[in-house]
Amino acid sequence: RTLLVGAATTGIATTFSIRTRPANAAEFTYKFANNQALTHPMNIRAKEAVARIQEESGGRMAINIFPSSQLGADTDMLNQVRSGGVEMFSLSPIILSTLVPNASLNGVGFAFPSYDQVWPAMDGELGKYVRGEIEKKGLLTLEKIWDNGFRQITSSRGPVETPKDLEGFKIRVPVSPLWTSMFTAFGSAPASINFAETYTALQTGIVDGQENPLAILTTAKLFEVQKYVSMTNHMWDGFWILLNRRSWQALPEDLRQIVARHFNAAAELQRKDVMALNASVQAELEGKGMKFNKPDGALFQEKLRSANFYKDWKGKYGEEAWAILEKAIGKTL
Ligand code: X2X
Repeated sequence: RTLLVGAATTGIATTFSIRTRPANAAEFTYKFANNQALTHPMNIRAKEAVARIQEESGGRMAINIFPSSQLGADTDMLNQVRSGGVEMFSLSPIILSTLVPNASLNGVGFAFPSYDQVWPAMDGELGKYVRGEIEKKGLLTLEKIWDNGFRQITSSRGPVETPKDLEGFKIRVPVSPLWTSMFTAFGSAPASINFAETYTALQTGIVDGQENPLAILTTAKLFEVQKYVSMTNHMWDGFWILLNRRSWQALPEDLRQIVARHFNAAAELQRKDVMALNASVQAELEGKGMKFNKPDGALFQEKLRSANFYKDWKGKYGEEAWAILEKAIGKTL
């Protein structure tokens, strides 16, 4: 009898259990790992998609969700989805750039003015270009990117009002050269820390701040360890649903289509949820004691320009990729 790990029937596994294969077990069982809390729209919508996939496949396809970095932090999981340790893993394109350098294009500081440019770009030419780059590295990704959101800076020390306030600021950033480079350009002291360790890093004062979309401040309870929120909107970030290539190719075509269709449909719903949450959650966070301010983004962009941030990154991405980005955002950086 085969040993399976996880709870195949619920779609959500919160603890590990080892048990023998029941008579009605699925033909294919995937693990979907991600770094978000169960309450984040990513997991709410993924859970629905998983239930529909199970139903439409007549029980042949089971996907167990492992939220909150339960199976490991993002940089470990990127290795696991490459090796087949997990079959599905959602990852920020900016962190993915540690493997696929040009995947981080969407995260260039202050490139995207609003969601009006984001979705046509990510569902259009820019997304297609990046998916091609991902495939060149041996991974696959589903077509629709999920939303993380526009990122805002939080601090336990005081509000960030001008670029001066970022000088010497000890800030946690996800593991990615683009993030480190951006906050180095601001004169900050960025520390690369996986999301799995971010709450603790803030709680113990290893860093004074971090940056994330508002939705995450509530779902990951970062409001407990941060006081000030500065609405910088400094980059847009999402989550590609990465797939281990061998596992995906092992699925019969009909199951591949069922999985892709339900996850892509869930992405559309999740985008609406995150946008709504990011737009509405400020009042809740203020109720928990957080103080908001809205700095002038142009000052920050000017600082990046004078530090040659755009010039350097254009050189790294290359003319072709940079042109795709500038076309998507409708302006030159
Ligand atoms: O690590 C983060 O800050 C997060 C949750 O936003 C990402 O996955 C990039």
